[in-house]
Amino acid sequence: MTLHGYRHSVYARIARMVCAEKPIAYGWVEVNPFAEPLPDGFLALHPFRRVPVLEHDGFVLYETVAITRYLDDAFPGAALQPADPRDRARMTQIIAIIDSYGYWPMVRQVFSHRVFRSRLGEPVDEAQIRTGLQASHKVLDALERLTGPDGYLAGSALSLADLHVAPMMAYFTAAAEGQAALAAYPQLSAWWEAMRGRQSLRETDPESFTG
Ligand SMILES: N[C@@H](CCC(=O)N[C@@H](CS)C(=O)NCC(=O)O)C(=O)O
Repeated sequence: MTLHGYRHSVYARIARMVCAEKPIAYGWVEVNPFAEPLPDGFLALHPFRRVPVLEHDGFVLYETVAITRYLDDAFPGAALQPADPRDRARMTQIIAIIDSYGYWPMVRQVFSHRVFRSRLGEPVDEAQIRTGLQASHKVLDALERLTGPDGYLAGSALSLADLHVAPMMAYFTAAAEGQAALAAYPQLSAWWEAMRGRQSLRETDPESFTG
């Protein structure tokens, strides 16, 4: 099994976390989707020019939620999708919330501008950070209400929902404003405290990941 991804990508990290939790061994092809030119043939793998892409014995798959479900369904190891229909629906709902409403403000506005761009010496747009933070509160509030009594986002055990949100929360809280925003949500803060201690999160840290 091979993953094509960019080491700084939250979406590629979600797939890498699932591999770490199952566990599944994989090969890695580094592709920076923001750089020109893309590697030859990459658009045939992903016409929307994003990462990650999975290749498994000739089967090519893009879209992270499809990849993580495939990894969970097709490989042995820890089961990462709840059996109960309501918990499973909750898992799907949380993944949809973070993809639809969380990724852009939390990662591309707050993290990218406050942390990534300043690290690269690129211009930081404070207005992007402000609007990103504003939009993030609604997402944090929704996740706070949905966090289960056992400290997981869906059901009573680790699921694809936790693994989908964690890399985005890691980036969001790398910005001081993100960390301060999360502190207002006690259930979600406790969830994040537990998640950030997991081996799968630590071993997929973009800063130390070499592929
Ligand atoms: N819907 C896609 C989103 C993947 C995505 O946006 N990946 C980012 C990196 S974290 C990317 O490739 N961005 C390139 C771009 O926006 O041009 C998925 O779930 O896999």
